[in-house]
Amino acid sequence: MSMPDIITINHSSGSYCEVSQYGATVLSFYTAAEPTRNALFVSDKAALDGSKPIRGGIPLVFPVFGPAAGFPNHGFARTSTEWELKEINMHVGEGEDPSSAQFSLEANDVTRALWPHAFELVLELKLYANKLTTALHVHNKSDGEISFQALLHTYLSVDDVRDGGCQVEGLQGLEYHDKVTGTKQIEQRSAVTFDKETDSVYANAPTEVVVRLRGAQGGADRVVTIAKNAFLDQSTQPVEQKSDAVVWNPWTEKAKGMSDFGDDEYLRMVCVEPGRVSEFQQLAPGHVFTLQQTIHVAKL
Ligand code: TA6
Repeated sequence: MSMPDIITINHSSGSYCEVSQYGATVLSFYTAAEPTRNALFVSDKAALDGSKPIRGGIPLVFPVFGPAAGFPNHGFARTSTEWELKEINMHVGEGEDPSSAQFSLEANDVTRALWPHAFELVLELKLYANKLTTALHVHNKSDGEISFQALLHTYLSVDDVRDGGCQVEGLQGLEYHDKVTGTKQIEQRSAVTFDKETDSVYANAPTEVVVRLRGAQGGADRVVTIAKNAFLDQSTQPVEQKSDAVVWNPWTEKAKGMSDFGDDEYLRMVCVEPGRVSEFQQLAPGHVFTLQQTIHVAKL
């Protein structure tokens, strides 16, 4: 099996990002402010050879979230070898205009065997000096309505998740499904912190989720802002849709159970995942659903 291509997108500010053709998985985002620090987490044990989903970066979850009869976990998008780079534009001048790239996945024999619908997925990337926008566009190319879940499974790099080293703000008051206990809860905390396995689906979460990260050994703190949106027909007659946020840290036992994840790597990551997963998204023929996030990294 030949190694999947890795496409690098550069920006004149010095920021850059890398995308594996396998699953159109974003592997890295280096900001102009910190050109040697990947803002995204990728496990040291991640498989990059296309043998299994990449453990880190921004895997694409579609058309199902989690386990579903007849599908691999989280669906087929993140393990497809059929994604094609359709365009790439590097911003070389001055100013804040972004560099951009588009990857496309059309229905094929593999997807039809799992999900008998005509569709096109387009992953659109816009790279700025200190922010990265990733938008997943779902085009319904079939003659009937389609129904799916979609999620951007963003892994963020953390120096040390313990003792308030990672605080996720913006979710207070929301109902969430706690997948660890199997219960519905209301988030009481102004900031979600981590001291055990955490796997929470916050339905209809607000646009902005803020992740405050403490620097290690007195190093710089960071604030990562994830601004998420979902739309129908964004490019023609945009209609905003509800979207969710999933927060995940596997903690010790689940970390040990993943062969592509170091036993102590739970200390250095958190997943904050924009998605449309608490309900299935319905999409009429000929229409487009868009799920997008803008990850902004501020070094304090
Ligand atoms: O988004 C959190 C989650 O659904 C967890 O339940 C865990 O399963 C995680 O995704 C990783 O799933 P994966 O199939 O990549 O091992």
